[in-house]
Amino acid sequence: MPPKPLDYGSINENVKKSQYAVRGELYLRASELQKEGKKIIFTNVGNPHALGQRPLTFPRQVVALCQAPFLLDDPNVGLLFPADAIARAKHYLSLTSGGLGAYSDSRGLPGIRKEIAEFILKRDGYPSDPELIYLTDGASKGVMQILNTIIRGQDDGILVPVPQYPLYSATIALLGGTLVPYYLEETANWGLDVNELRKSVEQARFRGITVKAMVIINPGNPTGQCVSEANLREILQFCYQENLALLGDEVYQQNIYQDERPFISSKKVLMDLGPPISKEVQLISFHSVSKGYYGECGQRGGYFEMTNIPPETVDEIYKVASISLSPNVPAQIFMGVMINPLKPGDISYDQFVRESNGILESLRRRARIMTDGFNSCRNVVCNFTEGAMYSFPQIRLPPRAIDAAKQAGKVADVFYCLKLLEATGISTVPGSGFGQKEGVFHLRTTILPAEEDMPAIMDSFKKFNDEFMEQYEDNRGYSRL
Ligand code: DCS
Repeated sequence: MPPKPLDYGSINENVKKSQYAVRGELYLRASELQKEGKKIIFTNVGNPHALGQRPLTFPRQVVALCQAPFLLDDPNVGLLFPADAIARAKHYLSLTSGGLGAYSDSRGLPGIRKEIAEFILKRDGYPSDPELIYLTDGASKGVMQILNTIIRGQDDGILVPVPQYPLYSATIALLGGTLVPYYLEETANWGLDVNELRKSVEQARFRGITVKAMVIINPGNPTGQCVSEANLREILQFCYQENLALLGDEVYQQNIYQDERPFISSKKVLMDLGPPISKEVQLISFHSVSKGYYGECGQRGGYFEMTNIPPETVDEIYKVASISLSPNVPAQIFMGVMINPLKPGDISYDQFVRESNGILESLRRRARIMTDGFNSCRNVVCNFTEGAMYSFPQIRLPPRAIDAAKQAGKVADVFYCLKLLEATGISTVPGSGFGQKEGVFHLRTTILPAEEDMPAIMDSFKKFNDEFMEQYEDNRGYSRL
């Protein structure tokens, strides 16, 4: 009998090559342990509601009313819902063609795209064209769609930061393209050095790769850095000189925990640079309802904005979006509420501000507790989480631990993270899942566990780590930068 089409040997090799560590070996083991009754702290995924973050009231009220429009006809609706939520629900329903149960345009509801354009104008001070904004099922689908449009085959390269969020490496592998890494500098707070970029591009070109685009994640995942305006300017100039499109992953733009470098969008910096750069560099920016203080990961809402992309290409992207008919419509309403927030004077404004500030201020404190906690541990160094939702400490593993990992047939940081999981129930992602320099080891945790649980989690981490180091340390030195 010949192999069947879906036998393992017959399936698409790119599917096998595509790796996604955020739900990899550690996550699977954690799920097993949980089934066995062990208490697991899932810090492997940036999924705030799964760790107890409560939904914001106003957006849920609006979407609830949109989902159940018959409530709007109930004479008692005003007892349960504030007038501004009722008005907003009516407004969004009027933008749909048949409510939430109907497909929308494949690019998203025109009215919401218009509101996103207004949000971008307000944020950046430059106009945005709703025709160049497409809503997607989470930012992930947008990123996949754009990479699919760019990558023709294995000779097409995409510059991706290392460490990176594995959506990029996995999708590039899936599409059969080539990932061209550029390393972020840990000792410079995960800064990006343009000379390093230039080297990466030259090396790739030497190998016959056409480097077509560059990804930046700002604020960074897993690295947590906020890119400065000066650095963004350099990056855009570099893209101009090297003829690269820029993919700006800005899903964490609301998650900022320091005041020196507020978020600044790639689009604004591009426009500030003026012509010819502002008219030439092709930029796609991504955003999501999964992050910020919304954290509505399960709703699957996102958008991308295209700048300097020729109309023929935009049409092709539209055509491919049409194959999936329509992005998730309820999530489009979440996006609408998110980018068009309540204003002072609105009935629900005070509650909204209380809730959203409460979340952001707590995240800021948690970022500090985690970084300080890691830095108090033996052989652990950690840059401050300036933004996003993660902490990415370097673990300086003693050579005997690296040997023990080899014996166990594990990558050294996987070995460490598995032991951490077994000892404490803390489920992290090994640094190797994001990429790191040879011989250097990390782990990633989210900063999302409840603030009141944080000190106990960090104590339990420290106890495990310091005992681990005690067990494996001798005087032969460590893995290090
Ligand atoms: N871009 C980055 C940098 C991300 O971190 C994520 C999700 C996404 C895009 C995709 O988000 P949505 O598709 O939900 O809009 N971050 C994952 C992570 O690292 N942990 O959990 C989710």
